[in-house]
Amino acid sequence: MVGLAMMFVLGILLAACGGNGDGGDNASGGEGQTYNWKFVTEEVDGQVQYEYAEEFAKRMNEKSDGAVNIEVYEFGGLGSETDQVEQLQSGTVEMAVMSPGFTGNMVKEGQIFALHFLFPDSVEKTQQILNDSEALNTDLREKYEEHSISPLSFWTEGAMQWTSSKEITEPADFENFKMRTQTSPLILESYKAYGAEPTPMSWSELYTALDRGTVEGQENPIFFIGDASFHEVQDYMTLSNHNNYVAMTTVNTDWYEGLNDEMKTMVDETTQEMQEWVFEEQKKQNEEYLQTIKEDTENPTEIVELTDEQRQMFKGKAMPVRDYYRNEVSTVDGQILDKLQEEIEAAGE
Ligand code: 6CS
Repeated sequence: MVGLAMMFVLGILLAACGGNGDGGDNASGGEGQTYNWKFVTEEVDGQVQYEYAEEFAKRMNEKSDGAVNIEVYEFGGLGSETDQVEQLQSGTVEMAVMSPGFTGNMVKEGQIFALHFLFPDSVEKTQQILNDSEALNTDLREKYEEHSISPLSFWTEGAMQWTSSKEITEPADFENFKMRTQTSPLILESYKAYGAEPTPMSWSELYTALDRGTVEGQENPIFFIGDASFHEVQDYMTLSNHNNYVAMTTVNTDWYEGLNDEMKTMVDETTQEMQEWVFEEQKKQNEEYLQTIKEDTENPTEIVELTDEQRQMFKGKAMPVRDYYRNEVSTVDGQILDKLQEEIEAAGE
């Protein structure tokens, strides 16, 4: 965790580097103008978010004949996930890949992604819903924009699985279990529903916390479990598919609204193109890391596949959390959840 003083210095340095465009007014888009933007991610080189931002930067540079230069920052360099949210809001970075799991104390509605067993089991179908959903791309986007964050797209990094120091096959196994979570309160609520003791923390502290037993388990897509080596300090991986890891491509709202038409269209088009690219990237990485984990004989991990019956037990415990979201979390009486559920039903299983 970078200290407050350090963050202050970083903020000044970033602001001094300029934001909208070196060549002057962001909206003018005159001949020869160049643009230097910063794009921060919550992951490191090789991981899905970072590779996404690199590819995004490359495409923008090519399309603009070199006029747009996006510097991509991997996780850690600019502070914690929450620090990064603040940097996007203040405009010290223009773009960020952001997980709703770190914005729940601010954008209450964004915690919709913390609900287990909400999206279809198929990751492909889930991505289709994330692409097309009006509840998310219009209604939820407006909620984020009240806080200067514009989510331009939502995309999955894969189905979430549990890793643990003991076997987990039914909700009773979570009784008093110390589970690491991201910071959004509804994620904690989802684990309390199983009887667990959730502990929010940054993933930068997670390997050590699992190793020392400060926490006994965590949830993430398989590529992340493998790349961050969490399986080395865990004995079990339960293929629970209880949720999807959803990330957002976000921009600072004022900065984005101030872009000239040509730049705005280029950003929008690139964001749309990247949906298919990132789907393939997460799929490839999740498949490869499943093999890596299975073949890591030095750090054996028992892989547990839940039966339909076992998944139903977890689902039964998870359903009341939706009422909690509607009644205690949502500021619009669950309207976004209702609309999203209709969209999910219309998409079919
Ligand atoms: O568990 C986490 O907090 C991290 N997981 C992923 C898949 N990406 C970044 C995030 O911070």
